[in-house]
Amino acid sequence: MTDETLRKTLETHGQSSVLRFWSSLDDTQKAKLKSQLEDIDFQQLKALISGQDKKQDFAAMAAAAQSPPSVRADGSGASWTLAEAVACGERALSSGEVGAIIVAGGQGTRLGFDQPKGMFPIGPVSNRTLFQFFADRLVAVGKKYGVVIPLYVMTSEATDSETREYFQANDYLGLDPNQVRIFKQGTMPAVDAKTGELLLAQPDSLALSPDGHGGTVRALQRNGCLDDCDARGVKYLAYIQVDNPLANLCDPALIGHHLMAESELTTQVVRKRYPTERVGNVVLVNGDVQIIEYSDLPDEAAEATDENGELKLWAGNIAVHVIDVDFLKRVSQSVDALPFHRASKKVPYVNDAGEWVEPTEPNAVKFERFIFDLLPQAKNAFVVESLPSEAFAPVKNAEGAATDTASLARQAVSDLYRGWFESAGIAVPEEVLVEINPRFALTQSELSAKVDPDLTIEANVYLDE
Ligand code: UD2
Repeated sequence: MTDETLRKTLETHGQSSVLRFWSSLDDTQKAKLKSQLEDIDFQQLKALISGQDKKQDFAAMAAAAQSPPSVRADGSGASWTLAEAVACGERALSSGEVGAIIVAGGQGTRLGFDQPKGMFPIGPVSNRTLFQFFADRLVAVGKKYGVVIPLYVMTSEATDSETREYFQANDYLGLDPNQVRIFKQGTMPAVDAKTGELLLAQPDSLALSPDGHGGTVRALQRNGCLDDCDARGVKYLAYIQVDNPLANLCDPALIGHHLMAESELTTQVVRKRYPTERVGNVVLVNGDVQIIEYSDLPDEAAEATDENGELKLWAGNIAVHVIDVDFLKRVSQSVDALPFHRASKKVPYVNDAGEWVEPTEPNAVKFERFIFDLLPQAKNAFVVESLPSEAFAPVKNAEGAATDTASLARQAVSDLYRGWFESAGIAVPEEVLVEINPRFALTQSELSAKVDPDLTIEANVYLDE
């Protein structure tokens, strides 16, 4: 694009002010700003700023919401048994048809940890990082089913280089380097909340932020990961967020339910622990499975109960999905497959006088896509309930918060394994923390088969390979 064309494009879309420092930039700086601007779909941005894309009435959706098609934790809701689902999932795993994807991008501001969240130490006894948790799991699952499970890790601008260095410096955490593909998600520009003008982070660069985990679809396709799946014969991707150490990555039961339901996108949920829990609400509206995000759900709707006095909107999204690769290929062809969500944020910027401003109130709008907005487009979208104690301990907030902190997550991990020990007939004193590496035992029955029932636990225990 010539400078003149760029100038005209910006003028047409009311964004000329972004070039206000142009004459003071050197050639390298000009090239940098220009390439960022060339990446923007101005037509789309204009529609977003003017709100033309806004269609969702969440209160109305919540009012019409019904329980989604689901298998409940007690096995009800499906015409097949759990054992059948597990056998089916195990067949897919053994045939090498399953890959894993961990989204580890974003900016991670809430936790107050200045490295990528995947590098956060979470093992209650071992101090293993979140990335190490999932790598150990993949090694164990791969070994059990006699396959190498490819791992796709999505990073963002903020987490990419440190994540790569971390994997390299730590021998790929026990995985084969050829098994791991790290790829970066895209960005979206932030705009001034009042004027809709693009904000500058520097005279030569835009204020950009990650495009949300919905960016996974485009990023997988752009970075050749979907082709890589084809080349390896991978038909299903087990998807998790990096922030949940209890996420059962590549769980045969979940994969099996997905296959038995002939679904293109299956979501694992937990029964919400309280009505306004900060999780998305998986619902059925007008025949489509979809998610109403906690931030969009009116309290009244969150608290509504059914005739049994149970929460009407019970299904909390824990962001663990199984997705068909063919489905991802199909939706990645369409630029508008996923809508954008707006978030009002404090975004530092360079003002007209060239001064750096750190706002104390939200001054900007950021745009993000969410992966779960694929649900309404998926054939036979399906929901599988699991127990929070077995599947969900998110690490979101800094210590001191009432929910979703690292210490609560560590306790949850230890509590899960305490239950495993107790089922194996081994008592664990109240104050003791226990942890099991999946490379030692992937399931409770593997632990029972391996561990001496006369074992006495008096201090913290970590069972490693
Ligand atoms: C997310 C879900 C919510 C619920 C909850 C469960 C959204 C919008 N909401 O809430 O429904 O399921 O998780 O834990 O997802 N990430 C990226 N790139 C991005 C943004 C996020 O990779 O651009 C990853 C990142 O690893 C992060 C995770 O997604 O840890 C979740 O993002 P979040 O913390 O912004 O989402 P949250 O907790 O509001």
